[in-house]
Amino acid sequence: MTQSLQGPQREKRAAVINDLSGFGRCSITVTLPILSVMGVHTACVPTAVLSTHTGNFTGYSFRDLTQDMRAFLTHWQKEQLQFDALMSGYLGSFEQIEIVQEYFRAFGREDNLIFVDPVMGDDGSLYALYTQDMARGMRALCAHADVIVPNLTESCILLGETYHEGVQSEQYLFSLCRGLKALGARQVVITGASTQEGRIGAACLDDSGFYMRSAKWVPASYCGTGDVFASVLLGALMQDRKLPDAVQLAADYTASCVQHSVLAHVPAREGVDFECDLWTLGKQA
Ligand code: PXL
Repeated sequence: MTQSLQGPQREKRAAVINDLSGFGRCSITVTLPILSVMGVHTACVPTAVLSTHTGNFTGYSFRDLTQDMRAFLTHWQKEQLQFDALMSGYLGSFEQIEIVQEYFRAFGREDNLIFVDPVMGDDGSLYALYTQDMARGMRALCAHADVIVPNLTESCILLGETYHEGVQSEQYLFSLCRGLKALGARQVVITGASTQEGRIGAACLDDSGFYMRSAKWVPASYCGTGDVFASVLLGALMQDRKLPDAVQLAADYTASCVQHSVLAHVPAREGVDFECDLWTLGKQA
């Protein structure tokens, strides 16, 4: 039977393609609770299962699930499942990027949302296990997206530019956004962008033009903040909020998670404390 998505009060449904890191609060273990509390029925395609994420840990286990990704796709197509949004995150190989494109072809529609977080690196370097070759694949994936959310490092990798630390000019961020939009994405949101000391947020380019949204900068760096930002943003878009509002909510929520984590002395590698205020996301109109 076809899974109908009709009806005025029907629930929204997303498919999240990302890894499952057992410890360290990132990827699926962050996105699933956030989308759930925001009222989204969330299906998952695990790309790999790791004992921990790959930042600040060594000796982690890594089980590649490329073949399972194909099996999920075949079964879901047979079941004629439909989704209001497809979100991709951490991918373990070039082949997985190609499989994600197959998901987009199979489940993408005129009226649903393809959301790509081109997870590749942070603070100017690639994550462990990522290769330059995968950057090429990510570029192709971004071309199919309605929304992309690279951080500054990933934006530079995608565009082959040199990464610079510190505060950026609006002009520079606008040129990065324009370059990324030229890859084919409809809406570009560069995360971790700052044009002002003491503020951090996102540089955005959509049909209405270029704009920034920011929140208070808390001087600390935690794994998983990109996943928190992306998940809140997707949840808000699925609640039919407009992009500028949704980006503001994501920036404010992420900043508050970092603030809680600093106050609670959470070690950076344990991931940001996103649970503290989770309930507030459930109360958004
Ligand atoms: O949050 C980004 C991320 C996702 N998945 C894995 C990671 C990282 C960042 O280090 O290692 C496995």
